[in-house]
Amino acid sequence: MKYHQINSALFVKNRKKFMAEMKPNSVAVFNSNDIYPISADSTLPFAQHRDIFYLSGVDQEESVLLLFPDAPYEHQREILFLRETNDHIAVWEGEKLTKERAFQVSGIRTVYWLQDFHKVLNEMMTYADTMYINTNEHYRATVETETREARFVKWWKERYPAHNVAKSNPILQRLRSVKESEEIDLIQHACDITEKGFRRLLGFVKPNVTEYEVEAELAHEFIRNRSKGFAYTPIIASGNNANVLHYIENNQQCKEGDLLLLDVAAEYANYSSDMTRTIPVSGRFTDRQKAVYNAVLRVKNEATKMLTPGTLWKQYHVEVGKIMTSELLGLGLLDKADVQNENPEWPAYKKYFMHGTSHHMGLDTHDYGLLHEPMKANMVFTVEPGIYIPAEKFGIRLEDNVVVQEKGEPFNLMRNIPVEADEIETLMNE
Ligand SMILES: [Mn+2]
Repeated sequence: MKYHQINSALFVKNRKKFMAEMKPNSVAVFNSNDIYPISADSTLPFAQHRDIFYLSGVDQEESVLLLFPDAPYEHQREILFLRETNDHIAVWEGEKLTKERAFQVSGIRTVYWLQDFHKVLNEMMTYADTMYINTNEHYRATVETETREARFVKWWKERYPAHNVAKSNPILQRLRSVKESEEIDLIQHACDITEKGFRRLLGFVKPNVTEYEVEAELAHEFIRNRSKGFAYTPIIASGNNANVLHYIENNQQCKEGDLLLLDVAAEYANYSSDMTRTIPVSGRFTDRQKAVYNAVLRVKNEATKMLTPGTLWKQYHVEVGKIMTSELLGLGLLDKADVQNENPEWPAYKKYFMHGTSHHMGLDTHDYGLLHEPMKANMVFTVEPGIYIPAEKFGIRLEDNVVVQEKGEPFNLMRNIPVEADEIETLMNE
């Protein structure tokens, strides 16, 4: 791991919160992700399942966490199962968690090797009435492969058909959406690494650089700051490419006079940041580009103010739509008739701004959070309005990450990342 070890107190707290929501006499199990094969003996880099990470800090494959708050013996209440390691295995596979290290990372005292899992689970199941299974109910998830978690759930239910089944997911959706202060610090750290990458770019981007050279600059800056790299596939879209919302080819040359849309951000310790900036390739916005830019910036600033406790996600989007509509009227992109005749299901502004304004962010870039429930303090949201104008061959999106506060305006974790058009021009021309 490149990141500094996280204090295990965070994971102790997270487990305590989860166990407080469990029914009496129930067991919950969480699995690591598989290491995904490519072909022959090559694999994708390991990426930990965020739920077992959230509850234990264990960032290693083939790990299992078992929680049983009502277990008859105290040492059975929290148990970790890990791949066996010893000095010999360490020579071939590198350092894996020992039982002592696993305790330091997670705060869990009972650690077994994986080969004891079925035997120990069987004992717990004789005491328990209910099993908490962890299914993926994220509103944007489309999963084609069978995860290690899903494979386990299938086996578990078949092996113990007389037990009641309960769902871990809604508990995790609620818990993970409200961040502990340690988590906000980690997200802030990811944002700060993203800031370094962006500032580096302001001195690098000029006419004729390629989108992939820009990507390389960012990767360099992120990794040298202990990030694994991009928190999500980067979008580096010059000119009209910005109007393809999920453009990830990043293989074109940035042309003089074009804008460059950058939806790029670093991860740190498995926590995301999620930033979008749009900069002029030549270091100066045209008047028209600047007018649209400032309209997007105003929508971002107004939308941010609405991210307060009690706000409903759906209503928030309706309000942002109204602000965007008035900006589009001001820019002459919509006229009054467009708005008067608009279809309420697909308002006129959506011609230029067709995606959502905000999503939860945290361990996942599109993090957990139940969108039908009101916003709460310490939720972290993105704010990311955009205006896309294929007819003028540019698109502008600006995105920050903010923390909902108990009182007052949300706290902007990207407050130090340049966003004012004048500041960007100044920095690009230094
Ligand atoms: Mn985003």
